[in-house]
Amino acid sequence: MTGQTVILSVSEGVAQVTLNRPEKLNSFTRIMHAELRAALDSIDRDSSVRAILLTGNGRGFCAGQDLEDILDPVSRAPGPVGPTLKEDYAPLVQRLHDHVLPVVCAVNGVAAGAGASIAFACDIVLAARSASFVQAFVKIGLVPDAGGSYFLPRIAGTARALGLTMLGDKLDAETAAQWGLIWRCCDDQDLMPESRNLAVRLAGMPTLALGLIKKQIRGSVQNNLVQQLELETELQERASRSHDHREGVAAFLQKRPPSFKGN
Ligand code: LHQ
Repeated sequence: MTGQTVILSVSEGVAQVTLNRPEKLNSFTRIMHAELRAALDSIDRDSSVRAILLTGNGRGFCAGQDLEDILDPVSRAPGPVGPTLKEDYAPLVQRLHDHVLPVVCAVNGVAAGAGASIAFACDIVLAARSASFVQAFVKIGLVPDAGGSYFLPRIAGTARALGLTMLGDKLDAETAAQWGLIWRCCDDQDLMPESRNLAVRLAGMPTLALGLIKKQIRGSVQNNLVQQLELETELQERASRSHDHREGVAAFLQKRPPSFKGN
């Protein structure tokens, strides 16, 4: 399925979603949001998909909101932001964050404003060495959104979150990896092959367990030890009833590679 602003291709169990407004660094219009929703709907209907790979076309990953698209057609002043935040960004961030499938993000270039927030909502983020992350909001008199103020303090710590969001300076991919904001930074030419290999590898893993691991790790940020021990017990009981658990144990004992089905 290929829209104008979002390209979806499925192979080897991986759905690759490519943001496709390269001339505007893949910044979000309401049309791009609608096409991205349609791509994610299509992925949800396709039982062959067991991992998602999100990336951008051209030299940018995503420059956040398209600042032309928020202008009032008559006054040419920025219009209200509430509708797109509630109807587009919040559901998108929630959907990527909570998806039952692993979501790999290949940050191929600059990720600015909500573009950075969307990358941080994904599970495993790789970035090209030439890519960067910019909390651009303050430069246009705004505050972080699309979950940026939720993710940044949790993954970077308060000191770095405040420095990044208050100053709005570019953070290069290498430093982002050193600070633990992303999984790893790789040479530009290696980004897509590495990200794809990772997504294909995840697609062959026990999908149900991967979804439960996400729930566990995400849950631990909010939970105390008692709550987390309860959550672990509940999720482990579910994982232990799966085909892939039985297969994993059998393969180990028979000294052969496992063949996971994802359930
Ligand atoms: C753009 C954009 C862009 C339009 C580059 N829009 N054209 C949510 C809901 C509602 C309201 C508001 O906010 C939000 C959340 C947000 O995301 S707020 C933050 C919005 N994003 C920004 O403020 C980032 C604006 N862009 C930049 O600061 C720079 O473009 C960065 C640092 C990303 C990249 O700089 P350069 O590599 O020097 O590229 P460039 O600036 O030359 O951009 C290339 C083209 O892309 C250029 O178009 P042109 O026709 O002149 O070639 C830019 O105008 C266009 N572009 N970002 N967000």
